[in-house]
Amino acid sequence: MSQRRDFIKKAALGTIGISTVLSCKELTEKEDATAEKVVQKNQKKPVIISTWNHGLPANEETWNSLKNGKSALDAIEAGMKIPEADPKVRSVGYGGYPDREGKVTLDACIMDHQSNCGSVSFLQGIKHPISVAKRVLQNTSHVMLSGQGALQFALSEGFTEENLLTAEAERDWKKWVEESKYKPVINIENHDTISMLVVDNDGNISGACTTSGAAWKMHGRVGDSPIIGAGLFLDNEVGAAAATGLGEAVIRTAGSAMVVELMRQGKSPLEACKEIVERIYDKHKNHRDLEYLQVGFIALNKNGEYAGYSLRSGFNYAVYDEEYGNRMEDAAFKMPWEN
Ligand code: SD4
Repeated sequence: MSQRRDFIKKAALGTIGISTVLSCKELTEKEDATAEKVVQKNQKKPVIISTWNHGLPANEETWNSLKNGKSALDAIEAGMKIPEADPKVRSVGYGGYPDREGKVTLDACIMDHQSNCGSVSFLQGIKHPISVAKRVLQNTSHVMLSGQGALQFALSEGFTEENLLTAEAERDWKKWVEESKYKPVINIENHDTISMLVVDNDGNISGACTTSGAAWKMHGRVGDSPIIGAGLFLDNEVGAAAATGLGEAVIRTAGSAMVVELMRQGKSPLEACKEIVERIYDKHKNHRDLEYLQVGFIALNKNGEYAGYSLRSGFNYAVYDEEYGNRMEDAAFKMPWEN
């Protein structure tokens, strides 16, 4: 049996640790050890990992771009543009849920192995915020441009303005306005950012995020996704991490930076993600956000070992490597209220 078929079979049987949905209680030493063994095998480069189902076509594009000799940044941009342009993806770019005023406002960032970063937040009318973020990285001496200034920069770089609010998104927004209650639906309305982490052929690490942010947010609200250290962080000597979920909680805890820091201290991607999710839960135990709090992290280290971990069930991510191809894996999760 081919290794790929063997993997699929094992995954179906639930015998592969990291790809199996495990609650915190279930993450026994044995299963932790299994998870580690699986990821240890994944040391061939490149390795691409990205959040949610829309990660599959994004990974595919990034993989092919890397194989065709594109730089990691160009390959990541190409991948992220797929969900950004897809109106069926309701949480990223064109077709994304608007804010409570009916405006689609976008956040994105990108970071390379030399710690160069580019980011845009509260950007309106530009279909590919990831490309604008990349231009910020390449063509300015800044890291982050926001709102009108980000739009002005995009236009000066030759991007064109267009309406990003589709008829479907407008219809859903009008329905929301009838009640106007901000209580994001877990895994649907405050999630589904695409975050992607890559170890390229040379073993260098880079990453990116792009999102329309939390549905029905206040006009002007910026989430974690464009903030280096919150939605995305990497250190080429160590590894990378990225977040999805309630951005406010990730910002409060400098989530992705902390995951990378724990990996620097010797933790595996799984251990690092788990510890930060638990810390976020502890900080929010008595917080008004707890009711709809969901956070998830993906992490990838220098060896190509990876993991995903979230507070509640339902978070999955796409992984592409030479050995097993492009596939979805379920993140382990904590579910603290069952303890
Ligand atoms: C945010 N982290 O803006 C993002 C939400 C998300 O699709 O994951 N959105 O808070």
